[in-house]
Amino acid sequence: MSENLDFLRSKLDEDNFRRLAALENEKLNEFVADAVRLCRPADVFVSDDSEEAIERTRREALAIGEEQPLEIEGHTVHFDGISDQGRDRKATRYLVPEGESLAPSLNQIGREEGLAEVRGLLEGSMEGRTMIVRFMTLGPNDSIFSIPCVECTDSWYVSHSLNLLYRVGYRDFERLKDQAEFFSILHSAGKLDERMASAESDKRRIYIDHTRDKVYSVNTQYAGNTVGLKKLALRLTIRKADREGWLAEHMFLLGVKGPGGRKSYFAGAFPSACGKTSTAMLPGEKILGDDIAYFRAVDGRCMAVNAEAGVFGIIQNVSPESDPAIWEVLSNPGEVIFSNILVKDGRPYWLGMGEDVPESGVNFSGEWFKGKQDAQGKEIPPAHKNARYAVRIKALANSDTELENPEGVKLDVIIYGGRDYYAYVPVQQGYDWSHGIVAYGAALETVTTFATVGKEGVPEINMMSIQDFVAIPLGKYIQNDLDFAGKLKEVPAVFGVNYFLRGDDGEFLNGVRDKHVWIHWMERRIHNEVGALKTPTGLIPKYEDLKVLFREVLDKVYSEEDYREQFTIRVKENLAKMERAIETYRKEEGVGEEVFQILEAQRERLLAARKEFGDYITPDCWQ
Ligand code: SPV
Ligand code: MN
Repeated sequence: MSENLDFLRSKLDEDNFRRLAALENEKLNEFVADAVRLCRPADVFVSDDSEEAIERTRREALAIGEEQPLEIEGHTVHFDGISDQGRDRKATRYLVPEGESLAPSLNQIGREEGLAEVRGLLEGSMEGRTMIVRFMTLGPNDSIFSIPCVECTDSWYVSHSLNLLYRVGYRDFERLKDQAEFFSILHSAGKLDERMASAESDKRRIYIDHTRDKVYSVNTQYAGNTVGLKKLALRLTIRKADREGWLAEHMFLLGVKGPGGRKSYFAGAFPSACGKTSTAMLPGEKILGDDIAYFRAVDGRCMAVNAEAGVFGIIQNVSPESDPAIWEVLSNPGEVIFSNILVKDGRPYWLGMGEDVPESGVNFSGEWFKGKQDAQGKEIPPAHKNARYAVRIKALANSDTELENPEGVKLDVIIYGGRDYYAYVPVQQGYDWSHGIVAYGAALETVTTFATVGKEGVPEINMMSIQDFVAIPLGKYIQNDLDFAGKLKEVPAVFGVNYFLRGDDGEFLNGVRDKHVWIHWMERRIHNEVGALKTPTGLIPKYEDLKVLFREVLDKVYSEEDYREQFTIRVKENLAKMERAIETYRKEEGVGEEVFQILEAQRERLLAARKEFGDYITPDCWQ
């Protein structure tokens, strides 16, 4: 028996040892033994995904106080610490071995130095607590897309979130034995305060040991920093996909229903808090995923799966009108974890729910009352803007039937959208794959939001909305997407959307439900049922088609005046956008010439159009 196994036998009770040893995977034993040696938990629970094991996680999260029950059966609430309310870009770093280099825009630290730091923080961090060992799978089980993962954590809330958001994977490890090429995640919430929240978030570290397919996370509980299969594993997946010739994307997957009962699959990339989840949940359509998608070329077709099986969604502005599908789940019995909302008499409240929020209750700051201030004298809102819910996709009445299909679904459309107040029109189609990928994906611009810790409202390029997670040079990432079309016989159409265009008065030009019309315009477009006008930035809809669709989809009158304002090409703003994108990519290493050619060509088209029509070009000019 190996030294690791010997050690584990001395630390684990008989049942837990048996469950781990049955997987006959020495690399796995090494990972778990190292975690036990380093974090020194009081005991270890190895989950084999049995009903009893799944139930234990639910029970312990409540018993230990990481979650509290709410009035509706199956609903619980979890609070993260007051300064642990989002992904932390600064504290998230790649561990770079000597002699290796990563893209300059990625936050990094020397591997030796970083390991010493994060392992120092993890030392003894689980004393007196249970270490939970979870086996999970990214992508559907038993599929060419599946990636086995193991997470060791001392948080029952994290373990509970895994239950809701991913597929269990003990059986996959059992089948694969030492052939399992897995990702590993070691997480400790660190010291806890009396509310069971991480007490030392100033010492929060999320370090990605990408050369070992491993992630360390400590002194944090916020799910985006701790539920390792989400954004931590995504960084590892992007590298794996790069090595193996497929794509890992920060995208939703949606089945859109068209005339005659046909269904087309859309994938969409939006930065956090830019309408991605609400697009994925549009009423009447079929949700397949809301955050992470994998694409593979199979027999010349682009096949896509959801890496996840649940939704960790932003709850702000979820109301019965804006998001009826999720509202239904959030107001009926079933398994839901709310986080960082306001609780009063067992009921959850959040910002923008379309109901008055009470003036007191319990929130992420503890007992809360209207006017309460934080240590800096800033008023604490009733619920955090980044308050969330975690649910299984299957809980949604409109979940797609193909979620667990190991082959995935054939993708027809890719959409990119950012929070762009000034430039791009609400919807436009790329001339072809490369134009769409570069002009809408690589040039995707947005302002920072509350989903990451730090200042809000700062405009920045967020390449394909995946910039926070890329672990390869940005130029390589774009090139992989560009090259992918070469493996396909049927290439998906690429569109750009912008839900956030503002008028001169600073007000948004579109209502929150208008996106549903854009989706149907795209669906008709790929079936050649609507035309388009060619502009310097892409192919835009014709008024008469939108008028019909607004009536059909939203039962709304769409005025020609609104159309003209929304679909005016703003040359000045668009030129500035292209220039910012070009400047950004000039600073990166290894960005292909094709990227610059496409951006420059768009600039040239805009300049030529300005000569002919001026700075603001209404759609009638393109007839
Ligand atoms: C996002 O911020 O993009 C999310 C939530 O999907 S998380 O990454 O988990 O913070
Ligand atoms: Mn996301």
